[in-house]
Amino acid sequence: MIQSAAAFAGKRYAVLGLARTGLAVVRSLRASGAQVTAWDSRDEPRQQVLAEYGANVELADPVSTDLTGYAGVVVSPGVPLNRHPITEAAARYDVPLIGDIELFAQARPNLPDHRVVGITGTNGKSTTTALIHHLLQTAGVPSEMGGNIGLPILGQPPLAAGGVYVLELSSYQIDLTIRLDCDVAVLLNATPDHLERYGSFDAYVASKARLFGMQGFGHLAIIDYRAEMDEDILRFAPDGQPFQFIDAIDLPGDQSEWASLQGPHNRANAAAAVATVRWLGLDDATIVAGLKTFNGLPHRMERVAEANGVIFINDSKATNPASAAPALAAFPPNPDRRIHWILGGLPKGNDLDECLPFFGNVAAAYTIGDAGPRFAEILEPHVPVERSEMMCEAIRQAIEAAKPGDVVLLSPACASFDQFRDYEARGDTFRQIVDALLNGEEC
Ligand code: UMA
Ligand code: ADP
Repeated sequence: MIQSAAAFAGKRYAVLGLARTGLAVVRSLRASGAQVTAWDSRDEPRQQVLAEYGANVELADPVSTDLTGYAGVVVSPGVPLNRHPITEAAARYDVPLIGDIELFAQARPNLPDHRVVGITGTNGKSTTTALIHHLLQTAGVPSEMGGNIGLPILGQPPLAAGGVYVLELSSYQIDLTIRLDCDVAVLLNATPDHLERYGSFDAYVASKARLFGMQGFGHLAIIDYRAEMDEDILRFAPDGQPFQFIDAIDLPGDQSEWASLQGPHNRANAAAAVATVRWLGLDDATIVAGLKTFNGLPHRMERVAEANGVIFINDSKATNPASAAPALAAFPPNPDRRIHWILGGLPKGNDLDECLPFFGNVAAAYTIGDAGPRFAEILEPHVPVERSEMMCEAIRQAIEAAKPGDVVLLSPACASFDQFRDYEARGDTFRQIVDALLNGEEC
């Protein structure tokens, strides 16, 4: 784990939220010699902390705690700052509201010499983070990835001198960070998402733009052309900040040889990764070798089965229409390869506008979850629609309708929380039901 007695020993912190992030924070702070008051609205994680630390960690809700003298209130990214009383409580005691990335930033001066890459954007963060990590590893550069990709950075082993920390950063995490100076900061794209937290697209973009505002002079910004032109994404960055537009980055080698990086969206992800590792000193021959051996990540255009000439693809991570669109675009109009599209869940908006240009690639749609009725209405003038409601029914109907050469694609364009724990549980369920039905079992 990453810890720092020099930064934290003898100080007192409140930690709110005790899932992946919060537990890693408690462990790192305790190992660094800090005093910790921990809390979660659920009993189960509180019991876990009690079992691990007994009386060495106080269990108390920071909202009703006297926070005088606290060095920080460390909040998990999933705690909604816009409506949670912790925001007001921390302000009342003038205690900084921070997250695990800020603690990492504060621990940095005591870590062996290293560099940090931060990746944000609405879509493509995990793919680009994993790709940069893979390219560094292929080149023999020590690296660790962490952050929104599901690996709290404080839980990762510290790197030897010369290493690179590759951080996937959600806007929630950036909001809780005060001073992370990334040697390379990447903004892949910005389309409307998480508006329930931010209230407006402008506020959401401003949150991401702060990543550049925290960079030191001379550190590289890699940005989306449209976000810079339309949203002035570098507005907080130091004057004279070196930057590169993703669209203008020339790629070494041939994209058709990168099995897990197909489609125009992955061209953009690869371009951002290539520019990052070039800046960190990798040569093109090493980069080309790494691009060819990248395996991709589960739940992103993941081929889970092939039977009777039909391919089954799990793209459960497509949680908004802008990320489902490239999945539909990956199968251009072809009478011998048409898409049976399973979509729906907890909607992020009221339309499918980003997907509309690709409706011609769809043989039939199968709608599930809360968004099902609305999506069915939008799709019915364009393609045959089954109002399947449940995943099992949708897959059964798609298998029945698919002809050899077709693709059954789960790319929901929605969050998963109406029917599943998270997008991973939704993708796992898709895989299990496909397996069961192909083996003649019920689901
Ligand atoms: N909790 C409270 N009070 C509240 C709200 C939550 O006590 O008012 C508690 C919950 O009971 C729970 C904990 O807080 O025990 C949950 O915190 P969390 O949601 O931050 O969960 P973590 O497991 O720590 O996961 C977080 C990120 N989650 C979110 O941003 C919602 C993970 O990103 C991230 O991988 C992980 O930290 C490690 O860094 C997930 C995510 O969905 C993948 N991210 C969003 C996205 O990608 O769109 C931003
Ligand atoms: P994130 O971590 O930002 O959610 P992922 O790399 O996990 O991004 O990809 C999530 C989904 O978004 C994938 O299902 C993929 O189809 C789509 N996607 C990936 N990269 C991009 C991109 N650059 N632009 C638009 N959509 C993308």
